[in-house]
Amino acid sequence: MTYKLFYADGSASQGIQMVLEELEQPYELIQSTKDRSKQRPPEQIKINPNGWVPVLMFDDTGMYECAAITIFLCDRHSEMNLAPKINDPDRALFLQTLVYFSNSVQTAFQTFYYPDRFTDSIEGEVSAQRRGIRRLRETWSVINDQIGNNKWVLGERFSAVDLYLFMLTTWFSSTNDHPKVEEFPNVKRIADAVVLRPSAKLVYK
Ligand SMILES: N[C@@H](CCC(=O)N[C@@H](CS)C(=O)NCC(=O)O)C(=O)O
Repeated sequence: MTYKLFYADGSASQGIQMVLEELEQPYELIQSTKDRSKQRPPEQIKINPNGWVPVLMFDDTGMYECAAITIFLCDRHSEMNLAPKINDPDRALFLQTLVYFSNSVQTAFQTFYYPDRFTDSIEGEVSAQRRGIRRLRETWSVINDQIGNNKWVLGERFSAVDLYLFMLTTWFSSTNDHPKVEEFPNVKRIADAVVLRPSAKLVYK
């Protein structure tokens, strides 16, 4: 079976592409867009009426939400050991970190990139963006402290949550007032290791 991934450069769909590469699964990229003024493919909208990517298609159906897709794929191809299995003691930290990334860190980025979702007025958008930047610092500091001296997020063992971390670090903007990844040295150490992997090299040419 070949997966189909609705995709846009610079989006969370790149994280899913890395997961598919690491799992050595065949897939087809279907070009979409994260530009809200542009038309998205009807098949994508049918699965995700919100209109955003990634959307993964499989077995005549599909799903959205990057963290959920990551867990779904890792469990479906568990022989590749990209995630701790259901009774593994590392499973809790894997799920916790993935959901924190999706729920808190991604929301901080969204507050900056989509400020209209967080305020009722045009005038409020600059303030929302400033809060988003502050929230980036708060949420990444929590992750940095959590990682400590670990080699990977889960300790000695590489997993899909390291790919997710790397994807999120590519969203820092150097031309805005975002924190620099160097402010979070433990995060940077993992991002620097992920970028050397063939999956990251292929997806982030
Ligand atoms: N919670 C969703 C968020 C997805 C999301 O925000 N996707 C962005 C690109 S990273 C997008 O498609 N934005 C266009 C839009 O919101 O219309 C997930 O993690 O999959």
